[in-house]
Amino acid sequence: MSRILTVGAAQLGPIQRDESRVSAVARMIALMRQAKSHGCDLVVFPEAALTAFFPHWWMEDEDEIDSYFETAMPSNETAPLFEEAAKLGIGFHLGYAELAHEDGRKRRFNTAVLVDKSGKIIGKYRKIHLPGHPDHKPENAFQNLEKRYFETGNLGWPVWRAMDANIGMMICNDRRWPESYRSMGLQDVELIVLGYNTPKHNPPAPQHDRLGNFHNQLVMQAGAYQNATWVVGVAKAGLEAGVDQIGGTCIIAPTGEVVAQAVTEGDELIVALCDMDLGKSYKNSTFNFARHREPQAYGLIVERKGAVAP
Ligand code: ING
Repeated sequence: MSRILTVGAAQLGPIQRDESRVSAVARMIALMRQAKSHGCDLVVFPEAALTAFFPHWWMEDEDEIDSYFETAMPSNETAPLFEEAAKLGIGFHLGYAELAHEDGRKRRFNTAVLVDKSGKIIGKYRKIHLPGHPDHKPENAFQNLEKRYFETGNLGWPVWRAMDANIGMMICNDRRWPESYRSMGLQDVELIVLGYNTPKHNPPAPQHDRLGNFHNQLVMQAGAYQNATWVVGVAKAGLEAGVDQIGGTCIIAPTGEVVAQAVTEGDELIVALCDMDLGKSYKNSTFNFARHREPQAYGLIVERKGAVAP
């Protein structure tokens, strides 16, 4: 009996600075309904899917910064999404900015949740690889202030048994780091879902701009193949708050092949029937970790942060 999970990747076009959460949620509910009409078991929304990607601009006022964060999930504005999911019987992934009070202090994370078909949160992940810079760089066309607005995630990369599969999450920049995938590969992950907000221009390295879409797909295809897992990457795309972001939402098989890809930079659903057993032949041969990995040789990967030249 094969385990087919029908997955929808629901790309969002821009969410402008003055666009409300209510509007963003309404757009996602429309995509969720479309996903259900195509038989989806799960629909994946992008990173920071409730607001414009605010790390792209400098803010100093605490209240203004906090206005982009959710203090509850679900909240009043997001409850309709959870209610619709339960009504339709479809699970979903949602990325958002999380404001938590833990260890006696206010903490801010770039977070994603996995929600089951009954509308219950079954897993939460907090982004570990935060790109960009904590300081204001007014000479740049835009900022990337994730290191200023978010703390490094403190939940690791869990993998949950849900919908008869092993499902994990990562967020945006995490997808560029092999450690993110392998941490879940070592938990026998079968499906990794992630959202991203990726500008077409990277201020510190404009010479990379021409390769933005290539690098986006390269890292997810590599991660999928090397860990024999499905990878679903979902963009918030288009010209948002003055920053033009790539689309390229795609669904990638454990073979490394792209099986579905968005063709616009707006709200767009793509769907694939994902056989959760497709990775088995790799896990039993090429990527049989227990048989072939040599952890005693991998010490540097954990011990050393930055490269040290010979
Ligand atoms: N955004 C970007 C990402 O990793 C970036 C940052 C852009 C890195 C371009 C490299 C090149 O896709 C987030 N939000 O992590």
